[in-house]
Amino acid sequence: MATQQQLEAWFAAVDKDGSGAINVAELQQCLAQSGLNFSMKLVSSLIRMYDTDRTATYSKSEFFQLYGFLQRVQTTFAQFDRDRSGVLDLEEMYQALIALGYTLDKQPGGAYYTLCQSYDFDRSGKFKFDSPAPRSSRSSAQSSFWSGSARAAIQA
Ligand SMILES: [Ca+2]
Ligand SMILES: [Ca+2]
Repeated sequence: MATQQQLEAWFAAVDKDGSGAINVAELQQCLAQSGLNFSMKLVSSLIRMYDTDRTATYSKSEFFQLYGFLQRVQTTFAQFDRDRSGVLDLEEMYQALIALGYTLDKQPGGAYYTLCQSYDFDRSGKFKFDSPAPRSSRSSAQSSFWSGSARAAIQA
C-alpha cells in the first residue's frame, strides 16, 4: 500500500496545471503516458466512479479512492493468477471479476466478451498485470499501476 506521501506525489504528477483537481484531460494524458489510449468517454466514466461531489474532476480524496479501488482490482487479479505468470486467461479474468462483484454476460457477443475485446489490446486472449504498485520510483509505479488495473476498473 502506498504511503500518503506517495499518493500526494502521484496526485501532483497527474495534476499538470496544479489546480488541485484532476480533470478528464489530465487523467487521459496520464493514462496515455502509460500506453493506455482511452477515449474521453472512457476516461470520463473512470472519473464518475468516485466523483462524489459531481464536479467532473477528482479532488485528492476522490482520487485516492480510485487508487484504493484499483489496488483491490490488482490484488484480486493476483489471487486468481494461479500460476503467477502475471497473466490472466479469459476464464481466470471472469472469476476475478465475479470476486470483485461484477457479473457479466458470458454468452458469445455478451458484455464479457465485448469488454475483453475492448481491452485485450494485443488480441492474445490474455490479460497482463504487474505486481502491486507503487514501486520505488514514481514514474515506474505510475506506469505499472495503470497498465495493470485500469482496463478492468474502467467498466465499473
Ligand atoms: Ca488540474
Ligand atoms: Ca469531484
